[in-house]
Amino acid sequence: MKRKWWKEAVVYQIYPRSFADSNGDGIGDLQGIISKLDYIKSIGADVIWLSPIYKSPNDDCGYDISDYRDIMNEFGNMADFDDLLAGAHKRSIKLIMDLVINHTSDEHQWFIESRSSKDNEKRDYYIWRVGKDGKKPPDMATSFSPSIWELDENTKEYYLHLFSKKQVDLNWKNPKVKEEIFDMVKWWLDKGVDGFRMDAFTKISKNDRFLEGIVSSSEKESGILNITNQTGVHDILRQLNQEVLSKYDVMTVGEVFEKITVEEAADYIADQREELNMIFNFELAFLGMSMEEYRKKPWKVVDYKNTVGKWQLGLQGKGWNSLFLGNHDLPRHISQYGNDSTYRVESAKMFAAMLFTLQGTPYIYQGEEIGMTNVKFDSIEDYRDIVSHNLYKRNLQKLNEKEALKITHSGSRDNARTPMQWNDSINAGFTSGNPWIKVNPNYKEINVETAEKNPDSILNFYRKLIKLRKENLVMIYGEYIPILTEHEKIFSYIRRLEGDSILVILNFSEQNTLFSLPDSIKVKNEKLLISNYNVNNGKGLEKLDLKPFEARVYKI
Ligand code: TEU
Ligand code: CA
Repeated sequence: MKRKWWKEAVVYQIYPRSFADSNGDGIGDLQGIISKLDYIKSIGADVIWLSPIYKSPNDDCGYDISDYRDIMNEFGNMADFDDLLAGAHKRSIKLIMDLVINHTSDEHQWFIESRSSKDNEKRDYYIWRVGKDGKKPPDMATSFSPSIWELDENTKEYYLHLFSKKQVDLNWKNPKVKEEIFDMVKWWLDKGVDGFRMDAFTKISKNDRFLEGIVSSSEKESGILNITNQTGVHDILRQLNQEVLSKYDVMTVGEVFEKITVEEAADYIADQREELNMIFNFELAFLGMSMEEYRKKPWKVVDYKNTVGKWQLGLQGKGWNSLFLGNHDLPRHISQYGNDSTYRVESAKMFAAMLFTLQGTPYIYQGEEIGMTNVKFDSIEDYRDIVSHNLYKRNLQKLNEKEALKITHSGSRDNARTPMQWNDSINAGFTSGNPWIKVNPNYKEINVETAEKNPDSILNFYRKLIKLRKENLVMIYGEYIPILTEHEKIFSYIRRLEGDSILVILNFSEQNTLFSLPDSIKVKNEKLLISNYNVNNGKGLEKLDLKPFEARVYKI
């Protein structure tokens, strides 16, 4: 397997609005991030992924960009950005940007011009349509909006928006759009950024038959899936790679929110395709939650293991995985799949042991390294996320307020967006002002300062795991070999690289569970590399009595 820096890196995702506020206006900002660079470095992260910091009216927290070459007012200005980039590079941290190019804000200059008249030269930068008899073209509801078309009163045509009506889809069939975006990407690369996380990129090329309403009923049922993953996406990515990205030493990771097969994924990331380095696939994230409704659903440990295994084995030798437990669109992983009360620390460490011992590039989402959990706000008014509000409204058609709020509690994207918990002072040390979204009340116990003081904290466990990963190439490049695949509580696998092997044992349950090595595997001199409990080494691996959420990693 070819060695690459981005395969060996650990990425730390920052959601700038909720990370650190430097000036007391209640909103995280670039100077706040700069003040925490040493902390990020201390975890062992090599790359920062910044969620969008561009100019934006904030309909969707910065994922609605009104100027790609400027910084959101609340976050600072371009000089602050230059300081941040220099500060990161000084510490040998690379910085990747979020690239939101499926849509722009309706307040982007291009759209202001586009909507001004039907013959404006920027009219075709976006997708304008009228259905039969002047009505709406074929429509559907999304979690962002009851419709994907919005009528523009001025020109009496509808524009397409797959997200909110303030996030207008660009028309990638127009070569000028492509040229403008490629130029912009080049502009940031020339500034020195180290790559991109590509937002919702599978939606950039639309299915014309869908747009014209010529779809069969089975196609109609697959809804948004039918609009996306069109071959045009590959053409655009390849061109972007060949003409722009390949001229720099950068990394790319594309977000594929909808269902995708391993084969389709490989088509985006296999070396010879010259498209992307990695994709995020959400199959694991949506095992225990419905993607459409953001609502919890039952899941099984065996399915969790099989899902991980499917991607580990499926991409082995074909492409490189990205590994993540959470991000700004998902509830906190330990609240969803672990235990965020009695076994919060144990389960957070167990999932970390998995994250850093699989093949792929691990991504940490801010706060995960201290075991931050979901939040339960008393009122829907306390939620800020546009999707959470839409789904709540939709749920109210069938449920009462209490039931609807319960779904918000478990599934809301705001679970991940509450302010980073730095210490036990007011507002968790995030801001001296009034935070834009409430702090999780558990900050007195769960915060960075407390974690720093405790050698056994989740934070220090992350540090140890990352150090181990850097010292043992087998953890990065080793072949993945699952064992005990039918076991209902234990997730276990071997990683092997030339003469080196490690054995990972994870007890996914809240009960003590017996582990015994399958007969086919003989281990002589095992050495415990790390565990989330105090265990005595040297007793052999034939029978282990694992405690709740116990994780052990052995060199074998
Ligand atoms: O996410 C893409 C996406 O499809 C999800 O946002 C999903 O649709 C949504 O969470 C609820 O169903 C990216 C960003 O990560 C997300 O934060 C943005 O809201 C979205 O794109 C639009 O830019
Ligand atoms: Ca601020």
